[in-house]
Amino acid sequence: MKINKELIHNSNLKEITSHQENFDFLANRLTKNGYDVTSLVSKLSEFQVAIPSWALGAGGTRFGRFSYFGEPSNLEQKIEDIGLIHSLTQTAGAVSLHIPWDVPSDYKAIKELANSLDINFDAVNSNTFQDQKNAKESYKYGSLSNRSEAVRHQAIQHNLDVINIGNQLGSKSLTVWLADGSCFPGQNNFQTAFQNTQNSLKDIYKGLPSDWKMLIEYKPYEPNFYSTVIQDWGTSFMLANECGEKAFTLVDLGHHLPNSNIEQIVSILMLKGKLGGFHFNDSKYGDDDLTAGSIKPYALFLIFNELVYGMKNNPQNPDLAWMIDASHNVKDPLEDIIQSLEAIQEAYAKAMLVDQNLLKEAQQNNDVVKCQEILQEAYRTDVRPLLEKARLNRGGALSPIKAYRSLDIRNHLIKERGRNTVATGL
Ligand SMILES: [Mn+2]
Repeated sequence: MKINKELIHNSNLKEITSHQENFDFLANRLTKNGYDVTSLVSKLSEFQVAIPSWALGAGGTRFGRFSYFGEPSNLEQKIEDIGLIHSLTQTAGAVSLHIPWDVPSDYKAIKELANSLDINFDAVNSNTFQDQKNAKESYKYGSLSNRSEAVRHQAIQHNLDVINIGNQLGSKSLTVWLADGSCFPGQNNFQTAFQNTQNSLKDIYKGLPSDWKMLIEYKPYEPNFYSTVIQDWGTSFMLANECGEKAFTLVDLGHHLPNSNIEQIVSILMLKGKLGGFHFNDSKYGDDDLTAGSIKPYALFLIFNELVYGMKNNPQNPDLAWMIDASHNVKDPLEDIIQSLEAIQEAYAKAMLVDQNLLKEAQQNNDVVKCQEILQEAYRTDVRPLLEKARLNRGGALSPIKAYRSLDIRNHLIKERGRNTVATGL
């Protein structure tokens, strides 16, 4: 299914007048306060977030999975779903492939399809946390960190294969997330596991094309519950440094212990030029993979405040690879992703409203109250008219969720694909 611009345009007609009133009101206020509204809107338009190929179907837990029906059953349909999200939001102009779940069978056709929907190929993700059918070696006791050289070799080769697949599609980075670790004290030698991982990553790094990046993701626990080899940003940072200048740390919001100060982690990694990628989601307890901004929107804003600061002041840090990494257990996956994109754009817009010069001055004067006022003034501003304008300028929907529902997209997908299709993924 494809939505043409005319359908979206028609769905905007009812709301266009009130949007224009709200936008003019906000734009006047911001302009009076010295903001360049046109530039704010164009920055929002340019901000694109990759959608992982596994996130278009219903997610689940080990207790169960409840389908939303009409799920994409192959890579083509997954890219079509991202195309639907992108036509409404104009913010999802990239797909992040997970291999081996989504190996293209016809590269040329997949590239043409993505191109026709204005979708790029962002980071490719390897998977050494599951055993594949007919695999010679098992990852039960680890992959890149495994005691067995044969297992490590298989995992390294898989990552090199993923690079090769990404290269044919135009990707420029590889994301490595390892489930490696141990469930019980004494099970692993921490130092051996770390050293094996480091050496394996270096072998993968050797196979990285010169214009590629390697993004090393960390996570404190799960699926292993006693120790994880790459448990935190410091471990990832050490490994990235050891690999070389094309290796970076990737921050996934859900991959922190409760109350971690993620904005501080982001800030220091950018100072060191080592923040390469970012995965959005939200959580209450652990790696809950909930909709971005649904639980702690102020934390998301504070993180974006550091990202915006870093993007402006840290030329030593590369452009970031942005991706939504959430799981949709009780919502329609497409609606859930649309909500995440809205929350991400909102936090980004608010962060751009933080008056950095004023904040610096207040910090200089140790005016703690003023510092908080400056941040919260930006946070309390309703920036949604800016987001609407950014979408409207590119032919997107004023209210993507409303348009998705009024166009009855899920039912169209169910008619097209049936009720029993299952998307590959977790
Ligand atoms: Mn992630």
